[in-house]
Amino acid sequence: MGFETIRLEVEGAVATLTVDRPKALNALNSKALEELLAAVTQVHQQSGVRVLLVTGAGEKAFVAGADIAQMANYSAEEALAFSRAGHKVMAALEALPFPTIAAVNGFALGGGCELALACDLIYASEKAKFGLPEVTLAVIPGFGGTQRLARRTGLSRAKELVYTGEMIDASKAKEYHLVLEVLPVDKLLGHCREVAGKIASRGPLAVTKAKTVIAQGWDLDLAAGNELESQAFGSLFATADQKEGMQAFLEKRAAAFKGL
Ligand code: DAK
Repeated sequence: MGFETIRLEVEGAVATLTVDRPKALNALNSKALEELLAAVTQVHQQSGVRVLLVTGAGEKAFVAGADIAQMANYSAEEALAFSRAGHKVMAALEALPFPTIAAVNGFALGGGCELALACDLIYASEKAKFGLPEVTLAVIPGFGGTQRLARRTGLSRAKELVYTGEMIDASKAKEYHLVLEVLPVDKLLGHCREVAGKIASRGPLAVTKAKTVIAQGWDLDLAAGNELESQAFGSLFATADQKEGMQAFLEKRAAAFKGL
């Protein structure tokens, strides 16, 4: 499928989604949201993809936010529809049956920070900057930032970042548990691809179950979450990959998983 505002490349088991509007620092307009949703839906349906990387084109930005030029004259109804379109993209990313990795190569502000937050793992380059500056525009985050940031940083930091609209650099983002690792600019994508390759080499059904149980368990009490884990653990013993994985261990050889 041809896209105008994004690029989607699939190499082996790893798909890479690049937001590609560098002249607007990859800001998300309606077209970009529409295309992001289409691309995420496409990789969801594509067999063989086991990890999705999300990044931004150019040297400066991951995604500098929702497109302010487009939003500036929105009515309340139009803004609500735009917010819902953004939420749909983030929910589709979270619903992918395999892990997603944000490779944050520059500004990740507003909708861009929210896009990263909707990914499972976030790695950043030394040049990355994070923030939810919406209050500086007299609005609030509209693509899930008020909800997802606190789940990474804890409530106090999330409140601080949302109320002040201040930007933080990558090392502070790591200190706040928003980012896992900070890499030199030229090492970021390589590192993310290495992590993606590792994940892709593991039992795919197990990775999917792990993602599901972690996500669903987050909203449950501990006992209910543990029960979810037991059910998933049990169900994996009905798969050929479990037999292969354990047999390979006992035979001291590499496992060949088939996703069955
Ligand atoms: N939207 C549109 N264009 C943007 C943009 C953005 N978010 N960010 C940058 N650009 C454009 C600039 O206008 C400029 O375009 P030209 O003038 O060259 O045509 C070009 O990208 C380069 O930007 P700068 O010249 O400003 O570059 P600098 O290096 O000087 O500054 C910057 C980089 C990232 C610090 C600066 O561009 C900046 O502050 N950008 C805005 C960042 C921001 O505020 N992001 C949050 C956007 S608000 C909601 C729904 C959605 C949302 C909220 C509520 N509801 C329905 C409730 C979402 C909100 C957001 O994401």
